[in-house]
Amino acid sequence: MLCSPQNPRKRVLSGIQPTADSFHLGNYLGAVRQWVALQDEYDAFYCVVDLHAITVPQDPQTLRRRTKVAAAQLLAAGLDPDRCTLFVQSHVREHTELAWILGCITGFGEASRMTQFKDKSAKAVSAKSGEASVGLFTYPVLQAADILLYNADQVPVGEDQRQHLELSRTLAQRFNHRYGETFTVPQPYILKEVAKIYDLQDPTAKMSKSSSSPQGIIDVLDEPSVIRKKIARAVTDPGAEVTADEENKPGVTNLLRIYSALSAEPVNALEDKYTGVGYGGFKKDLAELIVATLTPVRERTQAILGDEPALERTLEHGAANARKAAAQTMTAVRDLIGFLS
Ligand code: AQP
Repeated sequence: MLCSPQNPRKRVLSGIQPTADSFHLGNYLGAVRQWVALQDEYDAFYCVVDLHAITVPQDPQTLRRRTKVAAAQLLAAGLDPDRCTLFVQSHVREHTELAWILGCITGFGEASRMTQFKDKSAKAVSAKSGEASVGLFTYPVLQAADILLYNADQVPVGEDQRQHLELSRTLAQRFNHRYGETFTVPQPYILKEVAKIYDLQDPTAKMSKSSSSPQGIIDVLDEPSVIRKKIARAVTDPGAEVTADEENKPGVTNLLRIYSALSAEPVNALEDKYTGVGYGGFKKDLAELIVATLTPVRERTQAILGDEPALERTLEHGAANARKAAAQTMTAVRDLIGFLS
């Protein structure tokens, strides 16, 4: 394997798309919080995946701004450039090169089975934003390249990425079988309790940046008054008891999981705590908990965005580090598949 011999720690890699003005509570609990927690134990690589973002139409100015905001938010959430490598995906050209090579060992049928493509292409058609792009179709192959390029051992993601991760594993094994041991076969790192945070207005759907209703999403950069309103209006279920029941009370169950993830109190302890209190009191406390968690992140994001040259230096430093690791992998890959040096 091409793991860096000078660094005995295992590798972790993950990415986030700059497809909105802020990432949301689902991104934060499902992924980003784990990234922060893993940056000491692992040799951690994290990226803002702008190449993934353009699989659906993006306005160039907006994309540039959102890429910076996403990086600032990651730093504000606790990523430390001295303890991890934070970079922008398009700054490391090897991602696209490896994606092409992996695309050439991916079956059309296996790429066609990716459910996220089915969902997102259906959305593109219904939103009348034109037909889905080939890039959207091959998105999971690019994701495999992101991961394999760095020989990541673990990939901390939400549940929605499990199928893509499985494809990455398949492609690593296929390449290793055809050309000789090259890539680490990555493992998904998915925390069950926060693997899928649901939309506040439609608790059967994933909280998503591209959700149709902003009321269903808590953005990390939302002001306290906005958070309080969104939680107060969150869909609850018939009855008044604050109890978890995925099938019959998906709304309250989702809120309980969010509360539990933020307070580290188990769901059953929360059920006891709110016996007889009703939805109103429970939601009020939950809103305050979210405000207390996200306010420092919002304030730090604003401070980081106030010094763009420093942010750019951090991203350039991260890109240089990432390029070194990526170049090492690609030198071996090019040789193995028979390209002239
Ligand atoms: N609702 C969620 N619950 C838990 N984890 C989630 N993630 C996304 N939504 C939830 C995880 O966040 C990480 C970054 O996501 P992404 O930016 O790569 O895009 P996504 O998964 O497609 O998320 P969105 O918010 O739904 O974006 P759009 O609308 O642009 O497609 C990933 O690890 C993801 O699993």
